[in-house]
Amino acid sequence: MHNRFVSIEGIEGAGKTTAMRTLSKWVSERGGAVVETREPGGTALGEELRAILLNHRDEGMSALSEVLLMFAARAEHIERVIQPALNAGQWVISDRFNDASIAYQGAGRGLGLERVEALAHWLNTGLQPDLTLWLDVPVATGLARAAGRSSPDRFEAEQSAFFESVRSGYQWLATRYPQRIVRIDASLDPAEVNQAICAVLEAHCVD
Ligand code: Z5A
Repeated sequence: MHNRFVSIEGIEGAGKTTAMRTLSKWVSERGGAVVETREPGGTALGEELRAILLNHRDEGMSALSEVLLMFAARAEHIERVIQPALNAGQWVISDRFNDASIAYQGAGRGLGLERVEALAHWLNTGLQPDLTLWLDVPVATGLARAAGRSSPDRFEAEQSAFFESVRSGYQWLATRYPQRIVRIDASLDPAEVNQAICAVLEAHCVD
């Protein structure tokens, strides 16, 4: 079984953290070495950019600044973490990648899906995950799961309409890339979601 680059996507509260554990365990049990990482973040500079992106700012942040900072963090992430790990034969499982920028900034912030996708193509020189798990939940379900959090960050403070746009962005991506992006019904209970994830891995990642 050769190594692969897998990303996990979805709106707030979709269950990406739990999915990461399931994926890692599945790979480790089959003898693969796994690098677990996240975006924005994954490197020292990326984590600093994450803090800038997530913290509230009195003057706000323009959508263009937001998308460019996301891609700045991603450039570090690819060069310092993702590509070296893939070259070393390790699996990389990333909590979010390009699709998050297309869905959140392209759809959610209204910059345009194809415009942000073009930026991703230009900046990432073709690097795409081998497999993307889109954990899809109705917005009300995701927000209800995340509701208990104290002091919501700049994204968590957004309203339902924003997350509806983001979700429609993921739907657009899933329709466009049916070979790479697999939709998981993440509104099911955790055991069923885990089972669905393992079934996708068996189907896509066993040589
Ligand atoms: N962002 C962006 O705009 N553009 C970009 O390019 C990138 C990111 C890369 C930070 O990302 C923000 O950055 C993010 C998008 C933006 N903001 N938002 N929204 P993040 O991924 O770090 O943050 P997040 O989406 O807020 O993560 P999250 O809310 O922690 O989501 P999650 O990891 O999917 O949720 P979870 O912690 O696994 O689960 C939430 C709760 O639900 C928890 O109590 C679980 O126990 C529970 N749960 C999980 N699964 C289930 C099921 N199946 N049933 C019932 N309860 C469940």
